[in-house]
Amino acid sequence: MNIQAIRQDFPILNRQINGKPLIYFDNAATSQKPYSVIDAITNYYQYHNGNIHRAIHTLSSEATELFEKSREKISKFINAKSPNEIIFTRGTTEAINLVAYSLGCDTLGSDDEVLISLMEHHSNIVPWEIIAKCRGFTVKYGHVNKDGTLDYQDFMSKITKKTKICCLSHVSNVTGVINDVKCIAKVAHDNGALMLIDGAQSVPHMKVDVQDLNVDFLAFSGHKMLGPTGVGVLYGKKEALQKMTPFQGGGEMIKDVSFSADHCVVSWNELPWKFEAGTPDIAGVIGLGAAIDYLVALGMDNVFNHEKDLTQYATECLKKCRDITLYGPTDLSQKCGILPFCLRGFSSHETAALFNEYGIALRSGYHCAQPLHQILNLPSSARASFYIYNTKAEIDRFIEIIEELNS
Ligand code: 7TS
Repeated sequence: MNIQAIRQDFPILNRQINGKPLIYFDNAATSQKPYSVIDAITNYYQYHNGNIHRAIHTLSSEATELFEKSREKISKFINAKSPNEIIFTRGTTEAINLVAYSLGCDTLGSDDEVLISLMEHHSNIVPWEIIAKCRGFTVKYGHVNKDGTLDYQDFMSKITKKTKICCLSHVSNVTGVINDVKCIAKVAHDNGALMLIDGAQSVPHMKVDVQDLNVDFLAFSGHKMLGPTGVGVLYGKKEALQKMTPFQGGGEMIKDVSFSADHCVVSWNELPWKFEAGTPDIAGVIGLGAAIDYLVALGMDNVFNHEKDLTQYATECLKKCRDITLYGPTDLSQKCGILPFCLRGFSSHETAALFNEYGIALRSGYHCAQPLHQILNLPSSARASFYIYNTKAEIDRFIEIIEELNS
């Protein structure tokens, strides 16, 4: 990949922060956006704005065509069997809530178990805990090793005939650990359970093929993969989605609402619209389509290898620095471009504030993954996370600052 050419596509990378060139290392929180995405959104509002699926006038049909074209692009991008398996949501969080509420509505009861892991983002913990309180099912947690990797033996041993769904992040947003979700999906299916993976940190960074992984659900967010905020995706296997009750009711998700003999009879729309109540973020979906075009043109293997290269380089440099502790596994082969660390003598927020003085954007805190921080025995951590436009020169500058602090 020609990183210098890529950088020209991202206007924000020309910004100065505190008089220094911006070095954006907070990509796990949200990525920056190229001109093509910004232009797709502007173009939609300038020339094609209309509500989708509901009018026969030209603007409505153009908007509908652009919107549904994005669904096709996303379907191909993750190798779904059909665009009808792609449901637009507000993001990963809403996609997971959709599955939790929908299954909770009619499938999960007091004899059932949901299995998740202790490395999850809160958005793959809290919805299950909320619904469990209403429906009386049990939420079980798979353990995580001290280096942040999944304890596979423990997770597998907790999958039983009572397990209705296993929910696991594909890549941890704290350590960058890549989980072998394909292997877990097999065990889940052997026991009659569904498999949901949280792809918020995998889909933007590597090739994800839902048919190869054979998962039932995949949730991800547009804004972490060059797209706008406010739009995300739930992929669901047709057979699973067809059985589920809609998450939200409203316009668009119904086939028919009729009133007879004093009661209302409602039938659901076809997939995927059955799960898309109300007017969606049309511009956001179109922007996400442009983001997918950008990533496809780069090639996801190239994206993954570039970040792997940066992670390897940064890890080797950081290991030589005094007063820095790195967390997560030492085996980088099973890891994405996320580096959690602590700087001796500074809290994580102090670390992030200090780097901000030098124009470097880092995340600090517990990254919405408190249980994992408990396991790592950390109140919080600082985190650098890379994407397609980051360079080794930026990492050199980052290391230079750490060395200046040490001297
Ligand atoms: N799952 C994972 C693994 C995530 O990393 C995030 C966001 C979410 C779910 C939620 O995504 P959303 O788009 O619905 O908010 N993670 C982070 C992060 O690491 N720093 O800021 C947001």
